[in-house]
Amino acid sequence: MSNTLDPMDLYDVRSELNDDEIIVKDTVARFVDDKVIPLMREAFEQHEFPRHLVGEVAELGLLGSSIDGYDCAGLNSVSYGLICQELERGDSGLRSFVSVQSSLVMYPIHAYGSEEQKQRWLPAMARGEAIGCFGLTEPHGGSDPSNMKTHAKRDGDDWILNGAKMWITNATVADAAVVWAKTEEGVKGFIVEKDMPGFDTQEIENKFSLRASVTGALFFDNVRVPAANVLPGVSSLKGPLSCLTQARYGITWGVIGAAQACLSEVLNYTHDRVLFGRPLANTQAIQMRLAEMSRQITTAQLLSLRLGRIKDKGELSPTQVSMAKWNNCRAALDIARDARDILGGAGISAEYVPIRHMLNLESVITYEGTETVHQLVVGKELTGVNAF
Ligand code: TGC
Ligand code: FAD
Repeated sequence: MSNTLDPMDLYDVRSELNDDEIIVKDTVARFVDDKVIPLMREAFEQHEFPRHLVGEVAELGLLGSSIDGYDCAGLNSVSYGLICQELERGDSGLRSFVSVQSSLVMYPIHAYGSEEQKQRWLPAMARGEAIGCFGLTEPHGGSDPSNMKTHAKRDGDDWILNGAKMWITNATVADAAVVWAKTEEGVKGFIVEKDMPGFDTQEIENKFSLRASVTGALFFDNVRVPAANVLPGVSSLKGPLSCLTQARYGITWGVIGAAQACLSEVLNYTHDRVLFGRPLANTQAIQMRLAEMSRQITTAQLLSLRLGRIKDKGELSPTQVSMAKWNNCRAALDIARDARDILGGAGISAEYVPIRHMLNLESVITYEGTETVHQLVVGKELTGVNAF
């Protein structure tokens, strides 16, 4: 059988990468193969975030990798995407950690923070010595953050913060939370530190998805936040929504990695599994399903690469990110579900990766804007009508 094309990269997207991007991809891929994949099954089963990986991830320069200066790597957007892709080939939980730290915590501090805030937090976060979380979603409905109840009032030079956030990645392990709250001056970002009186967190137990990631709730009961901890550069919903654009971009790449892990698993399995006197891979129905997976992965790769190149030119529109987040998450989830089915009964065992990726992707298609939210963003762009 001729096998000249890479089954994980049928359109040779690799040849579109420059030398630096290839180095980033291969370095992270090696790290994931050697250090991440061997332990993710157990981390998922134990419902435990493998925290000891944070130092190694930091040492590779993967935290805040798009930021120039402040001990960050200053890589381009395609490199950030490749980092997400390779990490999520291991597990969506580890990619989530990197997404939140880089795109949702370090990005707003860098984009909207004071010089003092940048100096204090960015180098420590790049080194993995300080962990961050991002509080936007509230218990009564995450899709519509404009309806947030969390609020802050000036009190002298300080602010008094009240409210709650729900479904927050890294909640109970974070040293600092970037929390978005309504004020009389618009929506502002507050850097809430873990030991501030009145600030509490609680882990969400019994998740069946993203079990290797920490998710929790944040509670603010008259938390006194000094003015020095308020992001001075933004006072509207555009602040948190612009962070989402960064993270969603990374997710478009990340889910490709999860999908590739599933395809790789079923390619091996269907060659070895003999039914009705021939390997499964020799049947038309299975080949069509494998070809469909490859078609979806290839489409997703081309969308993300194009998105990355546009982003690096500074021409990215949030609607373009919405279309890719919708397309790529849907593709990855469909691939993971189909891969699970192709494995038959074995597909329900964590010994094979599809069910873990499938369960994780149920979160990934929901967070950072549900599929419906992204469809409505594209619909609004096409029609000019806001149908939310
Ligand atoms: P709307 O009136 O459309 O916009 C308000 C202002 O924001 C601007 N804007 C954006 N800017 C940058 N990026 C985006 N994606 C933007 N979307 C909107 C917009 O131009 C406007 O600016 P201005 O200057 O005119 O004021 O706002 P809306 O209230 O109608 O909301 C629109 C909608 C529904 C799309 C938005 O609320 C939304 O995206 N909802 C979904 C919420 C969401 O995705 N939450 C995610 C929480 S974080 C998370 O899930 C982390 S998971 C992390 C992990 O573990 O990996
Ligand atoms: P809802 O907004 O209540 O939506 C419920 C359903 O209604 C969905 O199917 C939705 O698509 C649909 N819907 C909404 N609006 C419309 C409409 N106009 N028309 C038709 N249907 C509609 N948030 C953070 O702020 N920080 C984090 O770090 C974070 N991490 C997360 C980690 C995990 C594991 C998970 C699961 C979530 C995380 N989230 C985080 C929250 C996430 O962003 C929200 O779950 C998501 O935005 C959806 O909000 P919701 O769960 O309240 O659902």
